[in-house]
Amino acid sequence: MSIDLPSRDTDVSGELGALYESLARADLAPLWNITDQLLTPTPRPKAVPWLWSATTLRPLAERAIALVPIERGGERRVLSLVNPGLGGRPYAAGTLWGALQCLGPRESAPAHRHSPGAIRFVLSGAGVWTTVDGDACDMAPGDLVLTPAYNWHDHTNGGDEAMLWFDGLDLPVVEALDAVFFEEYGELQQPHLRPHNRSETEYGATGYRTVPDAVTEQLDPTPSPLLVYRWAQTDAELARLAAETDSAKVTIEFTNPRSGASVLPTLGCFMHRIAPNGSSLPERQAGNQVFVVFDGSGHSVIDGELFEWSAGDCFVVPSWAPVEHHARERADLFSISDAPVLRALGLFRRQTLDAAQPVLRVFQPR
Ligand code: GTQ
Ligand code: FE2
Repeated sequence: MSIDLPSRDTDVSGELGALYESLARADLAPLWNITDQLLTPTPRPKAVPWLWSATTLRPLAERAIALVPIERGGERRVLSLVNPGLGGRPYAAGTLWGALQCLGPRESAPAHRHSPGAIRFVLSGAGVWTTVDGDACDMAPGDLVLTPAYNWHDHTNGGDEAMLWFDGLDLPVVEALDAVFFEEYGELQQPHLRPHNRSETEYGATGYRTVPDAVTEQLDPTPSPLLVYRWAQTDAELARLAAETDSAKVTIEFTNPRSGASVLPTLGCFMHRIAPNGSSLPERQAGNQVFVVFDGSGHSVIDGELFEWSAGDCFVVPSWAPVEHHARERADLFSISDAPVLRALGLFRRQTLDAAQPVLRVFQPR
C-alpha cells in the first residue's frame, strides 16, 4: 500500500515538519496521519465494478488462437480480466483471478502444478478434457471442473472445435500470502486413467448445497474430491429449487461432497437462476465476486451503476458494493467468490438491503 504522508497535518514547517522528516528517514509512519486511510468504516476495494462483454472477448480469443501457439514457456492461452482499478495488476479483483482460456482443435496445454487453486467453468466447445492428477475430466458447456492446489493438470482438445472456458484462481490471495509455488511436469502431458471421469463415477451428483443464502458454513482445508460438476445436474438442482420457491432468484453453491464445504478452501463457486423479468433483492457482502453469464440476458446494478449483460459476459462485484440482478429472459449466472477465506478468518459479512438502488450511471464498455 502507498499512502501520502502527511495527510491530515498540513503544517509541516518548523519542529513538527522536522519530526515527520525524521520519522520517514527512520522508516516510521505516524498513525495519526494515516488512520483514516487504514481503518475505514467499510471496505474500500481497489477493484471497480466492471464488465467484459463476450462481443469483445470472443473475437480476441479467436485472434489469439490464430496467432499464438501453446507450448512450454507460454503454457496456456489465457486472457486475464484486468480490473482498471488495480493499477495494471492482471486481476479481476484484489483477491480473484478471472480469465478466458481458449484451446484450438487438437491442441493441448502442458502439464504443471501450482499452489494457487483453480476452477474452470465451460462456456462453449466440445472434445476437451482436463487431466487432474491422472483423472481425465471431460468438459462440456456449463460444467465446472476443479484443479485444486498442487494437483498436476493439463488440458487436451481431442476434437475439431475450439473450446472457451472461464478460469477462476485464488492467485492474488496466495500471492498476498507470499506462498506462490509453480512446477512443470516432466512431460507435456500426464498419463491418464481409463475410463475418464473417475471422481464423477465415485461421487456422482452429490456436490450441491441448496440453502437459500448459499454460502457454506462448513470449512474444510482439503479441496473437494469430486472434480467435475455436470451442467445437467446443476440445471436439475436449479429447476428443483426454482419450482419450490416464490422468489425470483435461486442460488446454489457447488460443494465438497465429503464435508459440505466450499469446493476449494480458498474459492467458492455458485450458480444463480433468475426468472424471466425477475429481480433479486439488493445485497452486499464482504469479499469480491466475479460473475459469468452462462445463459440469458438482463442487467445488474452494482454500486449505483447499471451493467447490461448477456451470455458470455463477465463482471466484477467488488467487496461490499450493493448489487441486484434483473433478468430479461431467464438467466443463469455462474460466480466465484473469496467467501471461504473470509469465513475461515471470521471476516465474512453479508447484508440484504431494504430498497433497490437508484441508478446513477450506465456502464459504457470501451
Ligand atoms: O489452465 O493451468 O487462467 O495455470 C491461470 C493459470 C489458467 C491453467 C489460468 C493457470 C491456468
Ligand atoms: Fe495451471
